[in-house]
Amino acid sequence: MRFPDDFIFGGATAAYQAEGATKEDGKGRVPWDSFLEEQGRFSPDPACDFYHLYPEDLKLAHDFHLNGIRLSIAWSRIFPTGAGAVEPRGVRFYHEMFAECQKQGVEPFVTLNHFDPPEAVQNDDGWLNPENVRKFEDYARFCFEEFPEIRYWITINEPTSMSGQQYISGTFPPGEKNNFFKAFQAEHAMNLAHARAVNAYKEMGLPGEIGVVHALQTVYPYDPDDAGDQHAAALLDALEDRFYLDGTLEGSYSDETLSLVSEILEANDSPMIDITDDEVAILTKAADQMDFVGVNYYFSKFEKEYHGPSEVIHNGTGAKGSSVCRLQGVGEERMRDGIETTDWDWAIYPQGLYDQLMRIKRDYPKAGKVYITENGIGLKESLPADGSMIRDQKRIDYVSLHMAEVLRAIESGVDVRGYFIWSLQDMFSWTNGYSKRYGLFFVDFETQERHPKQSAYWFKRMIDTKEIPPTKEES
Ligand code: BGP
Repeated sequence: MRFPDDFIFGGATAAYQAEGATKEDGKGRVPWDSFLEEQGRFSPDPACDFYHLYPEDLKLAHDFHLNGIRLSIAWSRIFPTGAGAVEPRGVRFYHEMFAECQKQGVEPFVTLNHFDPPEAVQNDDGWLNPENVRKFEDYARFCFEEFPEIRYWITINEPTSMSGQQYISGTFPPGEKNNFFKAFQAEHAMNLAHARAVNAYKEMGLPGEIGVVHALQTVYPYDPDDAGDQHAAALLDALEDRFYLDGTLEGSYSDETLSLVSEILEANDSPMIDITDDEVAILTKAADQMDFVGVNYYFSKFEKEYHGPSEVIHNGTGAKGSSVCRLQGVGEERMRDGIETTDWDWAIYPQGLYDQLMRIKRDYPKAGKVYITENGIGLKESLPADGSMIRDQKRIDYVSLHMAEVLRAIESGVDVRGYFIWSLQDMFSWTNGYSKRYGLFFVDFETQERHPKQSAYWFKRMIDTKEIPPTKEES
């Protein structure tokens, strides 16, 4: 089976991970600036210096026949404090960069917020403050009007990763731990911010398309026959997938989802979060008019019944086997025997992508078109001393297996329109720094030179033939 002729084969990026130049041209601070400074592990500057080197990266994308790029606008380059006066240098940068995308035949899919709200917004209670939800809508309206050259908009990247890491694992700023109440309330607020932006876009009668991007990890019971494990999997699925799939794709939360959410909150001595009828009406209106959903898929999880306190150990260095995730009122992650994992303990489980896509088709009929907006594997890589090409066989194998599941889903009736590999070029990883590389193009962070990896040539062959190429050169 082949990919459709108009399939988008893209590379994904995000402003804060790629641009660098965090203090240039009037950009406002974001919470990560202080968070990373305090950690002292690595700096967001210069990242892969996309702010200055985008012509080179877009030319590479063009040369390797990619026809799409996912990137984000840094809200703080346009409105340094989230609202008020516009920074014209930020606006000009995005116009120029989008023009270069068009010149190179690489369609930009633009995310309005990819984990980097302005610091002033976060300091004012972030998404938990309804005023900030309104500010996001104003920023979105500004961008819709200012950038008519953009045909594909994404409101928010991965609301649940954002809120979970801000308020449960504490790995994102403000670094709070085990606050399930804030995590769910912030997630609802992001669903709402997303919905307000969708409704604004449609109200403005604009001709393009708009959607949201979710991180979906498919959750299975560790022991499929154990009732306790089955329930733990349902709880984790509610926390990680279902609450915001309901909120954005259906436009209301089902009784079953809300009962799982309240069970988690009760077990953590938290009251139920606030959700008003007026807010649900806004969510429903958006779900009824949204054009597509973006799916970020990297791994699946296997969940065991667990009734102790929360304990999360984040593997942020690639020390294989160091992760722990037990959540009070939810369950414990436990890898099933025989499943390969990455150095960062992510289960390589391509079938999870197929199962997740089929679940969207089954449970969320309003969803419509689907793009795989991120998929890829983080590896420790360095340039061979003899100057030869990086042979990233693991990435080729990983992408090939996941693309096969995409084809299988298309065959089963899921309307998948495109696939964006994470990432186009190497960049920095929020909690792992520069040693976890995902790119088709290797970046030497000292010299900022780009070197296409073997996977880039393999990916190009897939784009040219619209078929999954053999994963070994000789075959
Ligand atoms: C997604 C984010 C990306 C990117 C990716 C890889 O959740 O949207 O921004 O970082 O995950 O994750 P990591 O960098 O933690 O390996």
